[in-house]
Amino acid sequence: MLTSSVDLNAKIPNNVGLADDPKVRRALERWQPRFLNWWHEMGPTDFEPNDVYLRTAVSVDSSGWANYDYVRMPEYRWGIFLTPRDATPTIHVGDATGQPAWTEVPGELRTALRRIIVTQGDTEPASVEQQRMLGHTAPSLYDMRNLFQVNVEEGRHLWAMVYLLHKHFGRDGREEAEALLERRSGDADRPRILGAFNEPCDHWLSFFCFTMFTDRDGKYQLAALAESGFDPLARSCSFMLTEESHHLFVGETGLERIIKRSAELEQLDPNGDIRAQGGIEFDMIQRAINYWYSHSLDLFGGEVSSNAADWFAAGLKGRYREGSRFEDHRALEGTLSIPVVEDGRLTVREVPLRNAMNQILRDDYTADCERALRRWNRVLETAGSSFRLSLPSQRFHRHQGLYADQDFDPEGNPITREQFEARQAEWLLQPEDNAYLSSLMVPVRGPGQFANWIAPPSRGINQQPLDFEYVRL
Ligand code: BYC
Ligand code: FE
Ligand code: FE
Repeated sequence: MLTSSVDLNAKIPNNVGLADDPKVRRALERWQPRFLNWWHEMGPTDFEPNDVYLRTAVSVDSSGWANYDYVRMPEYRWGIFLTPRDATPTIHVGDATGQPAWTEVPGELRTALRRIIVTQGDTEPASVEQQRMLGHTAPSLYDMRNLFQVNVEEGRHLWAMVYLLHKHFGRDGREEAEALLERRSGDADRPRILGAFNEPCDHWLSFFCFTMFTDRDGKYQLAALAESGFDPLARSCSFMLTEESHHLFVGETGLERIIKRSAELEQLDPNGDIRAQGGIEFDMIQRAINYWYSHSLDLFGGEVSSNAADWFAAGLKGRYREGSRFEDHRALEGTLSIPVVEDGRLTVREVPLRNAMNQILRDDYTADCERALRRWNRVLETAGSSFRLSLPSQRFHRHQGLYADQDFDPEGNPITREQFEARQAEWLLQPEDNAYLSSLMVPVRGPGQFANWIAPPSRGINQQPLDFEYVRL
């Protein structure tokens, strides 16, 4: 039975009635020490004994679900929380729209559901692995705390998916839960499943781009899965979304603060030379945007996808805000126009809606990213800079889908491999950029102090002042 009351005293805090489910509880209690071993080995390096001012989920009420306090990361209370629902849930999309949602996995959908849950679950520990060194070079205690907040919550998101595997998929679910702790980001032999989660994230410009662009894929995927006819998955993803908004805030405001500071340094320098003032040049920020945005676009899968069509038809995955934004939840009629390359030229193909579901989600994502770009460009304008940032075309620098086998410039025009290679140093983050950025990343640890290359945020966390001791070192 799913209740809104959370059992906080249990070994694994939860609102899924683990106390009355001894088999699953024991299986998860066996997984817990393995998770902690993974955290020791692959989580943030070195800050285990430090008190961090973290929020912990303690309830599932939409108001006041979190508690803020000093916690040592290994002692964080990773729990299992599903958003409660009052009414009897129904299937939101596809052929069975309106029929009762499933509380158990239908046999014919078992393989597809397990794959979706494993893919989602795999990204969570992957991101923690990618970010594990960043604590050492945090530009402030405020930023260090935000990094660790994101890390412990990604750990909790792993718990959310592992619970579904243990509860609903028997022995193969338990095996998948083990495998989630065994793959490693960037490892040649046992990499993480999706591309972007094997890319190095070794300085804070990449961290903010990652939380801006890659966590934002997470938002849209979770929203699509929150429409799932498999009710435990839908509820699980709904609750994950409440935590996710902070990750997106960290990325979007982190980049905004860098942009603001760079604009100040540009004004300050007699030649407008940001680098001479120890800041991050706009071209470099643009290259980082191009790099992480394009890798994140790949996470939506192929523009034309029979997997996506099957999953929509079966009611496993919906569109972003399906209920409030769409009238027709079956999507059997209509098409989406998608540019394709034929004989080196772009033409438009009409793709049946169900096969275009990945692209529909990607377009919503792009619109959200465009909104952030407009906001950053207003910061540039206000600061008196003439530079403007932009998003590259969805076709630029892709490794999945229709545009993976053809090169494009950032405007989306087809170009040759040679043309791409001749100009990629202008367009994408380069080893020299990473070396310069790494040289800038010296830790700043006095309360209220910030590195020279980033502006302070407009306010602190949970109404604390900026000079609050967010991490006790
Ligand atoms: N890298 O029909 P296609 C998050 C594979 S992020 C490598 O085009 P489909 C988070 C695909 O698996 C959100 N492989 O795509 C963020 C398939 O393989 P097979 C994570 C890729 O299946 C930050 C083949 O290419 N959640 O939460 O419609 C921090 C052709 O597939 C990639 C989810 O992803 C790639 N980028 O859609 C922490 C939700 N893209 O069958 C956390 C669950 C595609 O040939 N996943 N492939 O072996 C899904 O819904 C789908 O798996 C995808 C792919 C949307 C990812
Ligand atoms: Fe997550
Ligand atoms: Fe996240």
